[in-house]
Amino acid sequence: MSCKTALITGIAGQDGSYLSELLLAKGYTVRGIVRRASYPHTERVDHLLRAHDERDPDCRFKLDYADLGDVSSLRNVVEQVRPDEVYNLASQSHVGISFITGESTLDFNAIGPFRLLDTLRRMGAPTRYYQASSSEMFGASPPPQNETTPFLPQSPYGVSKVAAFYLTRMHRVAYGMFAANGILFNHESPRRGINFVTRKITRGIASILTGEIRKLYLGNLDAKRDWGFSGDYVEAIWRILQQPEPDDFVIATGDTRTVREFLEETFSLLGLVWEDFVEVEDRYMRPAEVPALLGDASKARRVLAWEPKVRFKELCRMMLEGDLAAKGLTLEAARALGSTLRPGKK
Ligand code: G4F
Repeated sequence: MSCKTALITGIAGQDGSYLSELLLAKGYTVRGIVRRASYPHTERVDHLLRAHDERDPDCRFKLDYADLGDVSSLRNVVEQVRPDEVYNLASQSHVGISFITGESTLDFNAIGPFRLLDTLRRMGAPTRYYQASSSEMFGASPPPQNETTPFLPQSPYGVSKVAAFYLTRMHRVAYGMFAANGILFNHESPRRGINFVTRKITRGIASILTGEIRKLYLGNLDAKRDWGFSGDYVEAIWRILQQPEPDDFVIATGDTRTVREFLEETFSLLGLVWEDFVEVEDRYMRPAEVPALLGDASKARRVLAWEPKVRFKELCRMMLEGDLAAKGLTLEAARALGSTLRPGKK
């Protein structure tokens, strides 16, 4: 068992919650940074908060207020926690919305990591730093993409992640810090945010079945993505920080599917034809699209000994079952309900 301390930004997100579970199981003390909100969004880690009493001096799971936009708050938390490892997972993570909130996306996703890296550098402690880099950085570069593929970002989000990638690398080269990038391709789960396309679809199907909505409105169905399972990807994230030397790694399944294929797979699990329930709307089209992502993770396989366990069909089923369960439905009950549905009607 480890007695290390990890600090996680974005701990209340999908990856933050799975990574916390993994590190706690390994014996880490886990501290997470959250931003102040009038309605805290800690649903994904509430089970961990309940299991750890923060009044206990040996408490192994605790959240602190800090903000990637506020360097003094970062300094306070880093000085107090003295982490062995920092996992910077926080970001404005929605590519489509970054076209509307470009400036704040750049500030949070690019200058934010700089503030954190600079704080760690000034402290001079041998902290290991992980940067959540993204396959969105490859943008228009044709697939397959690996660590040597040129970055051609297509969105403010993509540009912000390229900047953070190079800032991380620069701290490694210029100051000798252990600063590493995981270039993660799309990764999903039942904990995925509700406005990403996979979760929007599985949650939408559950709402169609219960009669809350009649149709699902989507954008580009031709985009291809390499979709993996977040629970598998946090294992790779951890392994990246356990290497003898800092380095950058592509993490992907090596399988690419269109949004249309995700629709086909999930609707067909209930015996439904997706075309009867889905409409394409211009408002969900992006000013520029990343047409096709397909990761070549052979370096991660070789160096990290990492392999994804969950494949496309299992991921679709897992996510659909999660959203059905939230409505009190099993897959079997949902199939029976589905057979009573008329296309486009309740
Ligand atoms: O689910 P998405 O919003 O994910 P996207 O844009 O690929 O970004 C995700 O993966 C990145 C890794 O490559 C992360 F860095 C990033 O933070 C995020 O996790 O969209 C996937 C595809 C896109 O081509 C989008 O145009 O689905 C298409 N799409 C079609 N209709 C839609 C919709 N996307 C969303 N969010 N909503 C739609 O209605």
